[in-house]
Amino acid sequence: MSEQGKPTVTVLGLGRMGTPIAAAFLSAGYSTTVWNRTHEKADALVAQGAIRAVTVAEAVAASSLVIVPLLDYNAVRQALKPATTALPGRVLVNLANGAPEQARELATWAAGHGADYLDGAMMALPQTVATPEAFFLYSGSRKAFVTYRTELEVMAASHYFGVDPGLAEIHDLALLGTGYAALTGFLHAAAVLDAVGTTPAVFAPLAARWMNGIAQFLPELAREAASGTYEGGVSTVDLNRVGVDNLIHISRANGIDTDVHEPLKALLDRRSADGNGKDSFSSVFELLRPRDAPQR
Ligand code: FVH
Repeated sequence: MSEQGKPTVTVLGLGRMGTPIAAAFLSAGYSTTVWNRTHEKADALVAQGAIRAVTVAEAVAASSLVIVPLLDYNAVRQALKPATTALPGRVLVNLANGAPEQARELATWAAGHGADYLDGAMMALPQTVATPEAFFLYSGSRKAFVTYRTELEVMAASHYFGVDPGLAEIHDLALLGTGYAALTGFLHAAAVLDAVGTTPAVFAPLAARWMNGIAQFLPELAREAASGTYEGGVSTVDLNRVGVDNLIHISRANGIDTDVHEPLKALLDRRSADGNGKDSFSSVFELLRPRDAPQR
């Protein structure tokens, strides 16, 4: 505990995400110990009042709460290896991106060294850390989440999914997948328009407006996908097949790669060939579910 009654906090890793995270704890009045493999990256934070740890073991020993925004799980394992004797009694919050099984393995490893483990995923950009735009996902030790909720909220709004440490990562990957599809769609469209003289900068606000509108469509898609009932939707498979065909046509006509939309066209074609062309667009969900999913 620091003098103000707040727990002390350690941040291991001062990359693009770790640096604003450590700065947020400093701004919120926490005694913050920092460590980074490349030591110079700590200089600016130390000038702002952070405590520099020379070794990772020293950094882990300094605080009950150890936040780990490193590159990936291999980096986390490598970094923590020389610090195992300092781990007992610590809460490790691993924020690196990874697969669910990596989170479960790391939780077991941490428990074997006497540390409580919370897996986290950062739905944020470096510049949105500690702003209302950011939200972080957590799973693993419920006790750790409840005990340190106030501290976790310093970085971003917190969502807890349950004790299985893999749950935060699978939700993270699902959200990343949603974003990647949308952003790749934007980049493809920007290439099409650039070819006809509308620059990406001019196109961006229009695309943002459209994306906001599309976001309002998600609850309807979710309702249909959850119920398996796709009749009566306003946007059918056949209607969207025409749209996607046209998009592929203008891409080819302008020398633009069609790789982004060919997979979607294939899915829509399959739905239509199966006699489901009048179903809602959301019925593509039926092709994406595991083949052994229960029939509905
Ligand atoms: N940047 C982003 O836009 C996204 C936003 C959403 C979340 N992701 C994930 O956040 C994790 C950290 O990403 P980052 O952007 O902070 O990454 P870097 O700026 O490249 O910093 C990486 C830090 O990891 C250290 N590091 C790498 N390998 C090792 C190792 N073997 N041992 C110890 N430390 C290691 C690196 O140290 P150094 O290169 O400065 O010495 C940085 O501190 C990540 O999972 C994203 O997917 C980011």
